Amino acid sequence: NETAYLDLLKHVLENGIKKEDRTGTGTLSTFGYQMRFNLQENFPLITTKRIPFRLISSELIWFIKGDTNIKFLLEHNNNIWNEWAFKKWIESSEYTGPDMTNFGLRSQQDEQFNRLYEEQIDLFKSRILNDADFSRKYGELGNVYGKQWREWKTSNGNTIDQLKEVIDSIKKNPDSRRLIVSAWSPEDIPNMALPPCHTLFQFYVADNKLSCQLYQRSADIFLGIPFNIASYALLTHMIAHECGLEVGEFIHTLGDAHIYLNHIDQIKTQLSREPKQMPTLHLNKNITSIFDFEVSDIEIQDYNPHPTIKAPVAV
Ligand code: THF
Repeated sequence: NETAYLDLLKHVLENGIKKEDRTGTGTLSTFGYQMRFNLQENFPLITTKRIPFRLISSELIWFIKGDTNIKFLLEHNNNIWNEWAFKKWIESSEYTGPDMTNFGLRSQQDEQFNRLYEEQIDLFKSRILNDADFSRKYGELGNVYGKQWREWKTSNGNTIDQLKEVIDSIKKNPDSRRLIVSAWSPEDIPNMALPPCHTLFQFYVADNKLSCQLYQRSADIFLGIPFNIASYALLTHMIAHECGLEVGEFIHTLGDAHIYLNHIDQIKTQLSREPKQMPTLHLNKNITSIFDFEVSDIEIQDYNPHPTIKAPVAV
């Protein structure tokens, strides 16, 4: 339950070492950590702050479709990947607007710049939604999760549908110790807007229950981790649903587990709150393949969290 996550927050606050990072924000960081969530008890959606679940379900459906273009996300009013596409746009030779270099940090420090940035990102979003040529070119994040899960490129020019194959194997050979999907393709990393944080996941079937373990190389504990836990818990439920299995555990193994220095006050607020009952998940029973789920087929019930806590995302 939620204690596993709150313990992680405390662990990194207490033991984290100050470490600079790619984004220039600065972090408190530890290396190597593991959490376990029993999916039979409830659905692991954090309650000590509100997590917008529809952003998690639409992002996961986007991965499962093999889509890597933010257009789908924007059509679902999901803005969590905008910064990474926007970065490619402003770094391109076609961009002629005001200088947006290092927009992530500057928009936090400079109010006037922030207004300019908001204007540019709104323009960018409306072009992605309304201009097909533009979105094909600049909505694309490259060969990120969806591409690796569904169309892993092989050296002889074919592709592998890792997700479909792993589901087939869970059905045919549930005792297999090779139920793995990898998003980490060393050769393809230069073609991604961001190398995958969720590097590799493995399924395990015992007692008619499906468990999943994720190895995450880099973990943004305040913003990303609550999303990541719920996302892989949801994926495990969806695959169990298709395979006629119960759900077991979600095991979350972290590499560089860090708290951004501009999230510390928010975390102190969160830790002062008493966790509530976690919600339950309801999947549309008429869907028989995970490739057919739409956002409206996935529902969370009895979710009554503490209020939202806002924090800037490091880009
Ligand atoms: N980069 C960083 N720095 N952190 C991440 O968690 C992260 N991701 C994805 C890719 N790069 C990352 C993107 N996932 C939010 C949540 C998940 C994200 C990105 C951003 C976020 O800002 N959540 C807000 C709500 C946002 C909203 O309502 O639109 C929140 O309060 O939870 C990790 O996979």
